[in-house]
Amino acid sequence: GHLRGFRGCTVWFTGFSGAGKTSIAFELEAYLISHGIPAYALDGDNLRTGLNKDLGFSQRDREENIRRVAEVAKLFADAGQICVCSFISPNAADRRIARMIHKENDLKFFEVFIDTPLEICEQRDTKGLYHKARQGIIKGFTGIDQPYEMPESPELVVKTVNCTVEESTMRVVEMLQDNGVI
Ligand code: GGZ
Repeated sequence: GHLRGFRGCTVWFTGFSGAGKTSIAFELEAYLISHGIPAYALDGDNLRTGLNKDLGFSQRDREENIRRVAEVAKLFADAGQICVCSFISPNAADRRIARMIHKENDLKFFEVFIDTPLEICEQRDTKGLYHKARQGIIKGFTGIDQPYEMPESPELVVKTVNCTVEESTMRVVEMLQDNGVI
């Protein structure tokens, strides 16, 4: 934090609903903590139920969701944590703002595209949300009737098809090692 020296960073996962962001994030958090590295995962479950409970899924609300998450992540990173964020964050402009919030504070920011094709996410449909979106019960669902802008130059692309959660997590660990973070 204010003493500088030991600093955290933010690992930002982006991808479709059901891509595996949260599973990989929690596996990564567990890996880091078991190796004595302070880490904390943020996702819709701990942000949208509290700080961001006034926000829905309109473009405007998603933008504000991502902005607030990025500000919180910056504070965790500044406090020396590896902050692992899992949000669809479908808009490139919003991800750019999240990156900027970190850069302005000299904090490392790693954008990681959890690259699971929409067709696969929809096939898995672990929460039945895609089915509801197709039926029109949920409106404005990412990939169905709202866009997802693919990252153009993420620090890492993790393909999850034919990979275990552990294997995908290790790709992220290797990226952190290659960058001298851990
Ligand atoms: C996308 C939605 C929507 C709509 C509810 N569009 O698989 P999940 O359930 O657990 O993850 C999705 C989560 C997305 O929240 P984020 O905060 O990551 O979104 S964003 O970054 O765009 O602000 C999904 C559920 O919320 N969900 N309605 N319309 N996902």
